Amino acid sequence: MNFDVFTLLPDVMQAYLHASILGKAQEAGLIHVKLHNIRDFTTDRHRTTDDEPYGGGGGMVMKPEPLFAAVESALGDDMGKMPVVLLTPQGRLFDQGVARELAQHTRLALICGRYEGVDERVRCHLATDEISIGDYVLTGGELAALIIVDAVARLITGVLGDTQAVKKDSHASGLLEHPHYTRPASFRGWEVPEVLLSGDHARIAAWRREQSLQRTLHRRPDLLEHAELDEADRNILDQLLKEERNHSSR
Ligand code: JA8
Repeated sequence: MNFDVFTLLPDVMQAYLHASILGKAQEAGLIHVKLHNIRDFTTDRHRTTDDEPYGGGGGMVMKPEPLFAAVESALGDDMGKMPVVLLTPQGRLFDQGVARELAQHTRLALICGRYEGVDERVRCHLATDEISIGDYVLTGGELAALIIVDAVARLITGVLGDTQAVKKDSHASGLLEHPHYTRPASFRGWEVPEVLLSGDHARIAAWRREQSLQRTLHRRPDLLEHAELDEADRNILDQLLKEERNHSSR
C-alpha cells in the first residue's frame, strides 16, 4: 500500500510514521508513505500557500495552484485511477468500514488542509473523496491523515505480524473488546478473574464473548445493530437485558 500525503507540515508527521509498527511496516516494504511539502510547489518569491477569501469575512484559504501542482506532479499517470482524499470536517465520517474500503486500493493520496479551508476548486476538481475523522474541528488535516494511514496500514497483510489480531479486534466483529489482563495475578489487591487462570479454553472464550457483549450493550448499544451475532450471543444479550430490568425495578 502506497500513501502520498500532501501537507505544509511534513516534519510533524515524520516521527509518528517511522515509529513502532508503521516504521517497521515501511522498513519491510509492506507500506510506503511519501510526504509531499505543498510549499515546494509554490512559484512566488514568498512561497505563498494561502490567501484572503473572496467576499471577505476574514480567515485564510489555501490557494489552489500549489495543491494542484503537488498532487499532479506526484501522482502522474495514476491520477484518475486512485482515490484523492481531502481531509475536511465536511467529509463523510471515517470508520472501520471506510478503512477496509480504502485498504482495497494499492495507492492513496491524502490532502491535509490548514487555515479555514481549501479553495473550493480543490474539493470539486482535484479531490475524489472527502473524509472527516469525527465531529470536531482540528487546526489542520495532518492528524486526520495520520489516523487514516494508521487504521488502513494495520489492515494490510503482514503489518501486524499476527493476522488473528485483526479479526478479533474491537470493531472488526462489530463488538467492543473483552477486558485484557497480564501478570501479576494480584495487583494492589485487584485480582485477575479466576476463569482466565483456569486453563479451560472453552470457558475462557465464553467469558470473553459475554464480556464483549456486556460492554457493547452498556457503552455502545448502537454497535449491536450491525454486529455479527449468533443465537448464543442473542440469548446472552436477552439475559443481560432481563437482569438489567430486574435491577432497575428494585
Ligand atoms: C479538520 Br483545517 C482542518 C483540516 C482537516 C480537518 S478533519 C477535521 N475533523 N478537522 C480541520
